[in-house]
Amino acid sequence: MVEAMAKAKKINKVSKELVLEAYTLMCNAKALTEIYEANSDVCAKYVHATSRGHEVIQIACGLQLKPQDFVFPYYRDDSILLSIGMTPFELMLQVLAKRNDPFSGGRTYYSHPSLNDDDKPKIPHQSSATGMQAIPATGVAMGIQYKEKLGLTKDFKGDNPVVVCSLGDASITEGEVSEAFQMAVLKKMPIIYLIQDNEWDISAFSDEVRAQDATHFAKGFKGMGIKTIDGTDFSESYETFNEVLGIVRKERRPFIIHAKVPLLNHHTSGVRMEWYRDDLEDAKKRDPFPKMIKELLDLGVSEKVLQKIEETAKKIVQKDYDLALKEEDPRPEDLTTYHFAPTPITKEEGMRVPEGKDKTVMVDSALFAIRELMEKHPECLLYGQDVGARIGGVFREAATLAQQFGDYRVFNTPIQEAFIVGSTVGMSAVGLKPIVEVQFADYIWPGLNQLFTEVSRSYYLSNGKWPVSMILRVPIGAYGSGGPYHSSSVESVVTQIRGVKVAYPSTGADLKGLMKAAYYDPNPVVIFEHKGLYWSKIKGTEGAMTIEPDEDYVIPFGKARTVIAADHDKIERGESAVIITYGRGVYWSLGAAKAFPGQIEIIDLRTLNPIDTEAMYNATRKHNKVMLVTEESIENSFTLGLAARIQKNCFEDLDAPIEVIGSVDTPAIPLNSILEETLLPNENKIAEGLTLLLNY
Ligand SMILES: Cc1ncc(C[n+]2csc(CCOP(=O)(O)OP(=O)(O)O)c2C)c(N)n1
Ligand SMILES: [Mg+2]
Repeated sequence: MVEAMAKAKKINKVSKELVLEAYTLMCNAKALTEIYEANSDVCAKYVHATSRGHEVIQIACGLQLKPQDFVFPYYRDDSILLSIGMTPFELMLQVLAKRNDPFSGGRTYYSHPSLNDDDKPKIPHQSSATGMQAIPATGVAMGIQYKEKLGLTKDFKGDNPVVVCSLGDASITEGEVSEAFQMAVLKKMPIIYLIQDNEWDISAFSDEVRAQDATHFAKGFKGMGIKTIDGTDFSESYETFNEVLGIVRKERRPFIIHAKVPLLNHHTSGVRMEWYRDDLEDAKKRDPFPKMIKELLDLGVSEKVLQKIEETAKKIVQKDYDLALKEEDPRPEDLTTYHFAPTPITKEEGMRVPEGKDKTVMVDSALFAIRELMEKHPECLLYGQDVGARIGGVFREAATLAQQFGDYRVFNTPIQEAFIVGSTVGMSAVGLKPIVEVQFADYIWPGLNQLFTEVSRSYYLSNGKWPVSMILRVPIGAYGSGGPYHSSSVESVVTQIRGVKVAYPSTGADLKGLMKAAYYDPNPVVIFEHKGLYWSKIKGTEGAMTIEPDEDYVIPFGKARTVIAADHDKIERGESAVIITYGRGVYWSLGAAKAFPGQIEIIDLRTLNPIDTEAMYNATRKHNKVMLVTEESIENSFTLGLAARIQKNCFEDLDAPIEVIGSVDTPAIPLNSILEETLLPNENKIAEGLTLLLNY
């Protein structure tokens, strides 16, 4: 009796039409798997995975998402894509890496979607790195929450947007997933983590790689809703999703849906099931396909109708495949499109030195820039460790901001650099502009994965759909015995991450102008702020203190500044040289130049990506002698790359080998002040180099 009632209720909620719709999608998905396999000589040219075995839970999810929702499908989620309205043809364009692949223009693998269509749920870019999408996805939920708090969102009549982050069972053992879960429960975010548990981690089975499944793991995250379901049962999957979506749309709190599923296709086209699967017979017994057929037969649909649907799916998929094969490949000239989104800041504008103002220390120039931005733009918010009201940053670089703007706009995060950096992908996707911080350059490393894997490539790999607009402030540099973990320089590593702009200003005015430019730039920007320059406490760095520029002052990226010029007659007589540098290098160089009056031009690059190559080459042509100064050790450095560029472009103009001055090469900066001093460049080392250079 109870069973009969339960069944009646089920059928009531999940109508025959709905199950038929799901079955049709499932037939399409199955036909895709089969056609890729039958044509593996063509389709496996580029690695791909399909949803076979996981279809039901994916369809139950995809069918219920709305255009205001965000979804992060992973590489096995082609059934989610079909069920939000993508066609087999469109998916095939990606398996064949064709030019019109709607997600990436042939840049990334099958079922690595990114979509920003009005009529479908939004899909920001996510990488192939397992589990890493949890942070960008949670960033979207954080952004939605922020917009709701600030009243920046539309009225969705109760159907408030929800984020679905899809994950494989093995991916959730990645450390970064914990950071995402922590933030989701801490802030009660509107996100559903869909975990598809097939118990396989490529060839490693669950008992080898985890001590507990997702439900037990999630218990460590207080406030996380948890549901375990049979992901092969459509009614159960659909109803659970329906219920959880309803709760999350209303109550704004996170959930895990843990769906048990069999994996019935290869891990990927490159890692084939026959090599290692010893459970296939059992797995096939859990195949959702016959189960779905049985459900439909029970609902009174005839076998003939079901066969017809399957045949039609096969025909559509075959036709789409034939069409997709004929599609154009990307053209060579497509390679470099969507590197950076165009920025509106292309020239220096506004008043750099307004009258009647006193000089400001550099740290305050940044603070004032952010204050002005926050006053003007509700989309601007700031988070990181210790930036909240109590101290406003360990350098007081965010002092008073939380008091002025509220602790939902300026807030402390846990010690989670990956989250701090990677969440900006999601915040930016909902139209916000996060300014975030890592406390010291030495602690950028835990965030570097997100910067490289998710942030830097989003615009390029989504073929221009999802630029990540964010600013990452990074206090950097050796100063006052900071020791091995509060002193390091990291610009060579960060500038090597393409797709990220990098600034390294040496004065307060430049920091303010570049901070403003970074804000209006739609691309990710890292700003290195030398902590030795923050208060100009180091002798010789007083120049970092400047009159604070006006509110509308901006400096375009890629424009160097002439710090001092050489005398015309010295240049004419061949008695001059140029020092090209940045950051604290400017002040060591200024100190050294005093011994060579009128002979030295100093160029401060101000931004390290893009670089003002014109300024470098013009100065080389003018002086014919070049010195490069960096705080990094020289081995394998960014600065050596500059030397290579100069000699390649200005070989005929060089009268001496390019001199490069940097720190002594050690694995770390030692604590003891004598050792620190010995390691760093200084005026004398530069002056010695200049003597050699000028006398060459
Ligand atoms: C960070 C990272 N490490 C390793 C890999 C290689 N890799 C790709 S899929 C995979 C297994 C993932 O298993 P699971 O999350 O359970 O998803 P499933 O493939 O079973 O659906 C691994 C290790 C990767 N893509 N990213
Ligand atoms: Mg798995």
